[in-house]
Amino acid sequence: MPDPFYITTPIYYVNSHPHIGHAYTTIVADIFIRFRTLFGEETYFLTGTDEHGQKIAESAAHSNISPQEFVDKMSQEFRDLWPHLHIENDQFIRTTDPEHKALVQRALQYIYDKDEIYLKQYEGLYCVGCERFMDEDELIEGLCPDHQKAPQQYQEENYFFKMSAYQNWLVQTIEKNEDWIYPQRYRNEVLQMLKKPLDDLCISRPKTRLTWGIELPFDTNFVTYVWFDALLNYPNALDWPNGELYKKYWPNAHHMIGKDILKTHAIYWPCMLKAAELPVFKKLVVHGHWKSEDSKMSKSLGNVVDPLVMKDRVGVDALRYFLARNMSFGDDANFTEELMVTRYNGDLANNIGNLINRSISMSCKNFENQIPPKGEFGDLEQELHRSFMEGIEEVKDYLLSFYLHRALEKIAFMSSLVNKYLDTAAPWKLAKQESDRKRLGTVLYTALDAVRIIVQLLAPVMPKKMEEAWQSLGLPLAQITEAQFDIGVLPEGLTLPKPAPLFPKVKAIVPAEPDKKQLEEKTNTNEPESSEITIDQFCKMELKVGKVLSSERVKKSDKLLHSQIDLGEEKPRSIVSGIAEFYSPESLVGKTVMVASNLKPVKLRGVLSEGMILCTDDGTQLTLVEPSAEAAPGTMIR
Ligand code: ME8
Repeated sequence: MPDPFYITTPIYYVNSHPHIGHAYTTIVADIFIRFRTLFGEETYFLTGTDEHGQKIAESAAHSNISPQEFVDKMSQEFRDLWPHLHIENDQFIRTTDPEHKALVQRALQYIYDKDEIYLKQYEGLYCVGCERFMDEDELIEGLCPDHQKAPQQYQEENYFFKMSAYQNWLVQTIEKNEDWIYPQRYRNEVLQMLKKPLDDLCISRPKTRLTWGIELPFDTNFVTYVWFDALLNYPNALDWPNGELYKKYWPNAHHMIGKDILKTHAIYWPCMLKAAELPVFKKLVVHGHWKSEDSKMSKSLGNVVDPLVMKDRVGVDALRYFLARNMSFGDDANFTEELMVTRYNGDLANNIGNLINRSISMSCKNFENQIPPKGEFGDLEQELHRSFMEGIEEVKDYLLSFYLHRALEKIAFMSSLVNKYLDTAAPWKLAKQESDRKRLGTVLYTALDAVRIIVQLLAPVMPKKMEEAWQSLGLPLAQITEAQFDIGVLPEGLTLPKPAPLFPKVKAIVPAEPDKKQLEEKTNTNEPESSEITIDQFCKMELKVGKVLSSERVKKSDKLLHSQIDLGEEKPRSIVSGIAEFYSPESLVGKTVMVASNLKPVKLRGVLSEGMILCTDDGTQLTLVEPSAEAAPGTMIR
């Protein structure tokens, strides 16, 4: 039996209302918890709110209320939202809880007594949005890339934690544990960050600048830096060092976070744990960001998606399904109402909902509202059973390794296999001949038994809808959380209640006031609804052989290279590519590459890019696609 499983979400800042991004992390954590419970593991799920620091103090001042009143009100909004989204956390921690404050002070005092905290004069650039000092090379044109604001220059005396002493240990820990930071690309990103020497971490704010925080236990003129306070919530909630929960759950702690807070969790946090002599967490699970209509969600752009509005459109459970299914774990994803409705109608109404509905309706109609006798399974059934047994194992593997979208893709595939099975076995034809009655029973039983498995696999994602489906199979509700994935164990003869459609089709969205130009562009490209493209569309893409003449790093970027590439034209093309983590500029020169040459030119970090070098991408590594070296620059690729 695996160790009891502990999952945490970030504790959210209360300076803004909860949005779809916060909902995503918390829903996904809830889904993983429910799956682990279904597979028989003991679990504990923590979420909460982060309530100290400059940005909260500024927001409270803005609202003309005291920080305490402000955080009480805003924290409640998060706490109230989760049950509406069918999230069942075991605990909700607030950094203003007295128990949390006491444990932060305990950790600080412990590290201070070990002589790992010292006072010094400091000058640096502080981004209030990120609540951290930033290195100059993290800025783009002087602005924080996440908050699009110039950081403030501070010069003050502060306490510092000797984080730099842990750099070698941290690099070794990451290198030894391949899966410690997941997915791989974020592990690579952290190792890249750690190529530069680590600075010591400023862990205090003088009260002359900020009073809204936890007082340092060893100097009452200062409050604790908000991240040093916030990160400790994870073991604090379990009441370290002696709490029963801590002993039981900390050894298998999983932190689920968005990519925006990778540095604080993958660098600051393990060093803090090591200094406090607490074991490091088991795994950091990092996801990408939801964008709204392909742009970053931001208050100033007015495109922040409200989860409550979206749940009213398709229902809570379908919203949960969409979020879990449409984001390839680790990548960014686009949120539009149109995409959500398309997913709903495609996967839920037409596939899974239709399967549940038609299997139950046909059984009700032909077997007097009862589950038919299973009879004898033939070749068709055996084939379906084999696919199901493989499918169930695959789904489990995906889930245990946090590949959520893949697991859901597989479950939807299993459902379409049963729909196909019904189309082939054609029970409506069998129903016409009394002599086929036994076979009819077997076919409908097989479909209902497969529905039972699909419903159970989907219950962690859509708990309420799947409870309805479970009951419409005549099964007792209590059994939905007892994993029973054996084939053919659905009891015959159970009474089936009258079925009602589980996922009625939702009308497709017509975007409000379509932009005329966009509409024209869309019509011209004849964009199809599926991911398939026509040969004509493919032929519009121009791919050519290129030879790299020179290459250099783009200033202030760890990822970009700027190359001059000979495409057999009058002058070389200027092309910017995100491959600096995998290729040095020198190693590129002289290489023969494949280039998408008719892309609209764009500027990346102020540098003109007139095409794209093609690479394979396995999620961790980009590798150049190199055509035969004999092909001359400019040769077309077909
Ligand atoms: O960073 N897409 O809090 P925060 C997906 N208090 N997820 C998103 C998202 C988006 N567009 N936007 C936000 C903080 N998130 C700190 C954390 S933890 C010790 C302290 C989610 O309110 C995602 O999980 O800014 C991201 O990491 C988190 O909200 C940031 O929440």
